[in-house]
Amino acid sequence: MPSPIPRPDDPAAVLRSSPLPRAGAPTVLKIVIAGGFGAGKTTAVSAVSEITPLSTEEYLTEASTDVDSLAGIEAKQTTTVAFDFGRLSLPDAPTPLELFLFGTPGQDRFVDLWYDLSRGAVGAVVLVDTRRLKSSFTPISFFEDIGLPFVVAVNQFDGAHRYHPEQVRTALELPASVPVVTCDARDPNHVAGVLLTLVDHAVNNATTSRARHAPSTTLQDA
Ligand SMILES: Nc1nc2c(ncn2[C@@H]2O[C@H](COP(=O)(O)OP(=O)(O)OP(=O)(O)O)[C@@H](O)[C@H]2O)c(=O)[nH]1
Ligand SMILES: [Mg+2]
Repeated sequence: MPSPIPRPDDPAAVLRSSPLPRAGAPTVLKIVIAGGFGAGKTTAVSAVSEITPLSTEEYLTEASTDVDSLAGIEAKQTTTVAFDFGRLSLPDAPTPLELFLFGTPGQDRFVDLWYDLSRGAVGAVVLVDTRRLKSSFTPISFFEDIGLPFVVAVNQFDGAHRYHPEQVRTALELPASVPVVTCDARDPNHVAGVLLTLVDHAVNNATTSRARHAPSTTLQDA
């Protein structure tokens, strides 16, 4: 019979002796990278991750072409079937950050996974391919519905028409409060910039909502 797992005589003492987080230790944040099918999510996570990214790619088959349109991304051979995972440290940000990046699968039929991947996240990046704008509506509505702050990053594919971010905002019916930026998902500096925009947006959002929910002081309280 296997021997039982040894238990400490004084579990509280073990907790007391555990090292506390170091002063100046980075703030760890979970971020979701979302967007329609083929918008460049896996590419963005791979571009910026300092570890070998975890990816769950499967080959697209002839049978899927009716369901997952490849118009505009004919060279695409694989698709994410679970999630991508990568990590990025930003020690020189105003607050040192360690970002855990979770890329979603693109197709709407994976929406249950989008819920799971969004748990505990501070915000999301919605990557947009303007040649396939319609596929962005579902992820945008998803984050609006669950109340997770998000930014829209227009992934500028080679040969695609370059729209001004404000034109994209109008086409996607986004309120002025949602940042819209452009990027090349293959460029680590671009992706890091988008992530910093999101962190900034999420922090502002949290500050505004805390202020909104703080008990207001009235003359009677004084
Ligand atoms: N030219 C160009 N190609 C890109 C860019 N981003 C992604 N690609 C290419 O577009 C294709 C789709 O990229 P992925 O990163 O797999 O897209 P995805 O959003 O993860 O796709 P799904 O997981 O299937 O939804 C790949 O062949 C990439 O090499 C970009 O910024 N410019
Ligand atoms: Mg992918």
